[in-house]
Amino acid sequence: MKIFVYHTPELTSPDGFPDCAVVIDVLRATTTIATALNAGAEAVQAFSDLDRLMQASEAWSPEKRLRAGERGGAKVEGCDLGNSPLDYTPERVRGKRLFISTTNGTRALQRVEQSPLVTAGTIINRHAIVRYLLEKQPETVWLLGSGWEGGYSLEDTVCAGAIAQSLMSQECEGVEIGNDEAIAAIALYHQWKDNLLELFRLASHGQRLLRLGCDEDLQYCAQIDSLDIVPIQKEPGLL
Ligand code: 3SL
Repeated sequence: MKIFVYHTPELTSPDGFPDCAVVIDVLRATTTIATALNAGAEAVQAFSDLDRLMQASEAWSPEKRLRAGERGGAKVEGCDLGNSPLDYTPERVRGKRLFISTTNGTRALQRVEQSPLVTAGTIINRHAIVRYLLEKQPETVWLLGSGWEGGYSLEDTVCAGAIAQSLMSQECEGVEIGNDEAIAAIALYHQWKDNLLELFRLASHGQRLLRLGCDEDLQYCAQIDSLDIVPIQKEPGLL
């Protein structure tokens, strides 16, 4: 298993796909997706485009669907929910299909949706993702950060480092580093592993969320290994 880290979808090679893509948007899309599925959502359908989300969700009755939209950190008008994982309680989401569009995370999912295996990784399900990769043994793995509008995000890189470090530390043959970004991500994780929340509060998107009053979200997103769930793509865009 060869592990490649990419900081943004734009930095991946345009015509290639890995055997398994782990899409990462710690703040907050993949944390929200993992939380919603763990809380009993029937499935999550991800869209980069809000109009397409509205259109596709029309086919579902309002009792059976939830529309979630985020742009610039804020909830999109006309949607039921924004992108705070704290809103995705079992009472709210159980049995419902979540139609979601976010600024960067759902775009990153779309970039790799044709890969044979696609999953959503984050700090809270790090251990579950590592276990899944060790079970599936894909030859190539991309740990793909969503970034922010094409730019680098510390929180996604530290999560990629947490996953890569855990894979490398397993007593199993054949886990290899694929690029320099993976080495740098592991180094970042080593430096911050005991203080992920502080790192999130320093990161530019963490600061944006703090300005929006979302410190509790940051605290939730920093709880490493707190959920045992692997959101697995069943068909392009559907987890
Ligand atoms: O960019 C995204 O996809 C979102 O996760 C951003 S936010 O955390 O909801 O602001």
